[in-house]
Amino acid sequence: MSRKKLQDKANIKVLAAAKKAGIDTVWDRFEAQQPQCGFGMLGICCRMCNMGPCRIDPFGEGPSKGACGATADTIAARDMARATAAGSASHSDHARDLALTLIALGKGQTQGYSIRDPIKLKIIAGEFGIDIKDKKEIDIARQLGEKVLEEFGKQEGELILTKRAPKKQQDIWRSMNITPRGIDREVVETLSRTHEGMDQDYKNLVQTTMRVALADGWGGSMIATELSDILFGSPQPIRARANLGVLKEDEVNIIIHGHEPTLSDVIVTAAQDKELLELAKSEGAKGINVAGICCTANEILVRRGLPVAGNFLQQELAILTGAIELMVVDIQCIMPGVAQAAKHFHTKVISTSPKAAIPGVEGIAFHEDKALDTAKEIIKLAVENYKRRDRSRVNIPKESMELVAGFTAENIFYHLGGRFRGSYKPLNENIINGRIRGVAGVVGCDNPKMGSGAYHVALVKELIKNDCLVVQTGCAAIECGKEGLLRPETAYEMAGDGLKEVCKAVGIPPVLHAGSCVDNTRILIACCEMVKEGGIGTSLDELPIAGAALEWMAEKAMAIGWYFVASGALVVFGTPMRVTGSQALTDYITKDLEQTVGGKWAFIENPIDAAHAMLAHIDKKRKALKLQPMLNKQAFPVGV
Ligand code: SF4
Ligand code: MSK
Repeated sequence: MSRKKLQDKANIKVLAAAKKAGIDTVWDRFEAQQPQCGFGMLGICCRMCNMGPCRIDPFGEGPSKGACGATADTIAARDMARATAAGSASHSDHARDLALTLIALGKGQTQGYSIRDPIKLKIIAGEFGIDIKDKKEIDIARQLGEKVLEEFGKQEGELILTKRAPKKQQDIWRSMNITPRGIDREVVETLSRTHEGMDQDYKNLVQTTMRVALADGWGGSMIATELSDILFGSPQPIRARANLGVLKEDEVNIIIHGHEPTLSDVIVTAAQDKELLELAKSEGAKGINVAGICCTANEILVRRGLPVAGNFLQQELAILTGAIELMVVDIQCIMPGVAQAAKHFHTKVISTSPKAAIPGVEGIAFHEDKALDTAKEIIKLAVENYKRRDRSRVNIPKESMELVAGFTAENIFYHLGGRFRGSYKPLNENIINGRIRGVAGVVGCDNPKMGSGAYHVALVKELIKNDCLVVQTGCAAIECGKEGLLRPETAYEMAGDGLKEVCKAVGIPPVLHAGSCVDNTRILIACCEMVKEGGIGTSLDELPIAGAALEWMAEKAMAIGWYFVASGALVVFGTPMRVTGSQALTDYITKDLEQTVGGKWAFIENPIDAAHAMLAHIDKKRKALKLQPMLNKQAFPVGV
């Protein structure tokens, strides 16, 4: 599988210069990996013990079992379960750190933090059974942090936030024994069950996969979103710009990259410090420009309108513009290639998490009690590095696009209700009357194996053309932002007539940016609100919805996909998870599972085909609900 042609002009320009200078990037290294290992892609290579590695011959001519007797079904299912557990662990560990920050804030041991959404603090504290009467916010914060931490170590019972799901989902999960008990317990049990000589039944392994994923969706990730809102403020729709063109020729450019808002939020604050701005001026810069990459970008974009320099595949390219003084990274999605690219330029890379050390990169450990001081120290390093920039090598593409981001389950509620009616009613009514076909989540990473971002754009265009409201998160949202799809005008330019009419009446874009990867849980909550509003089903699996992460890359995407499937949704990946070496497992998760959990997987690379599969699924749900025919008769597949 070789890489597809790039479409983003900014990327093309920077890559051309990199090629000339002999600097490799993710696309070159991906190309050098071709052909990639077929056994690995099919999920039939096992390294679970030292009798192996073993592999199964997919053509039936060589071994059909590993040394221990494991079949393709066992091997592929174990690998899938482990990867999902890793994804779930990543999101959940991020949530754990936020809980620890909340406790530290409650104890007065932080610098630069406050409770920015006290209303949400009280709502969530109530959900966790905390008596908030006559209590100071700071004490509620500490108690909530401690209560949330219990969710990680719980051994029995059910995760508290699973109660947010419709009753039918909760009943299904209980009947299948997939209701998550404690977040850490589910991760540990999945690792234990996938040890050699343990769980060998692929269906049983799918069960643990779903439970560990649900521990993410209705546990770790959901907690991360809620605590981030409390600490850093609940997003509101906000205008910003995205793509490498947000970098400035005449300012100190700092990139924040990774996932946690904990550090990046204080960096943005510290960049406004008068002394540091003066220092920048004395170094000959007009100012300090902070821009984001990946989900850290999304976290700060939706709350503070931070410019976005790019998504996952653009992390090296930002450095290759020659205009970055400093890139500060925390956790997840930081390619080793970043440090390698930085060696060719004056760019300093600073890693701040002891959990993510990078060879050759300076580490400045970040602690909440000195957050602002640390942020200032990092910015000072950037400012002092400005004079080392080689102006003859600066190559900032001009491309950047305006966008609107920051839609949440709570504020979509408000916007869709229009100015005077804060309710999901207009959304449900417009789905019922056939103006809006349904809602699609288009999320996840960008991947050189697929469209390098372009698949998201093609998919979203096809969905909105056919009257599907699209909700996005992660790097997919950044990609569509760069292509102009997150502007309200997109409704007039590209949406089907029905969706256009609704967007016009309510004043929203047809594509809503809801935040970072952990914020996929905002989509779960919005779906729960749609069920509560009534008229379009009594459970999540009955809703006319579908999801896609065509360019998925991280194990986190598997956890996300699995918690949506286990919650009743169709989820489309562009390339399959590593399961197709087992026909039985593939059939089970792409067909049979729908009978029990209501959701299922599909693997479709072509974005237009993927859109049509999602639309057909949505139409199937519309038909089951006996909703009115679509008003837009031109839409796919006409008149359902
Ligand atoms: Fe081979 Fe079985 Fe060991 Fe896997 S667990 S490496 S299939 S012997
Ligand atoms: S950052 S997980 S590349 S979306 Fe969340 Fe982007 Fe995927 Fe990382």
